[in-house]
Amino acid sequence: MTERTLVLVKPDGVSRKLIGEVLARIERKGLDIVALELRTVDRETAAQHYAEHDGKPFFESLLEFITSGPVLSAVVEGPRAIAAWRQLAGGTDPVEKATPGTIRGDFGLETQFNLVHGSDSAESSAREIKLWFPNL
Ligand code: RTP
Ligand code: MG
Repeated sequence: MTERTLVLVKPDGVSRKLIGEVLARIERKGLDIVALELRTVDRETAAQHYAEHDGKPFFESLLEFITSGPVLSAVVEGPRAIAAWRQLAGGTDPVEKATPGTIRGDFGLETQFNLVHGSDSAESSAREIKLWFPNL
């Protein structure tokens, strides 16, 4: 079934010049990029995006991190796009969970600075795409 997912290259991925690497992997997998934007988001947008983590110990530093520089946001489409993109990204902890061959496994060292984001369900995807691309 064709799905859409929200992809972010977080500020660490942008500053490490990994945008091309990430987009190349999405394209090689066979997924379609249907929207793309580079911008620095405000605290309110970041808090809405990560609302599920409000109150957790890492929430404040996560918001500070996500608003610290430009983020690449993309809507990516294809069969099982949500799971397919999370497979490419790898597990949340780039060392303990992500395996080599994934973006986090190949390029990440710390859980917070794990380079990319992907929607975790159809509900999250619909909510996040509305937040990042209200005109889509
Ligand atoms: P994301 O939402 O960014 O795609 O990451 P995820 O689903 O793999 O992980 P999630 O549990 O949703 O966590 C969101 C982001 O918060 C940061 N984090 N830091 N210091 C910590 O223990 C911790 N835990 C999570 C990471 O940037 C993670 O991707
Ligand atoms: Mg998540």
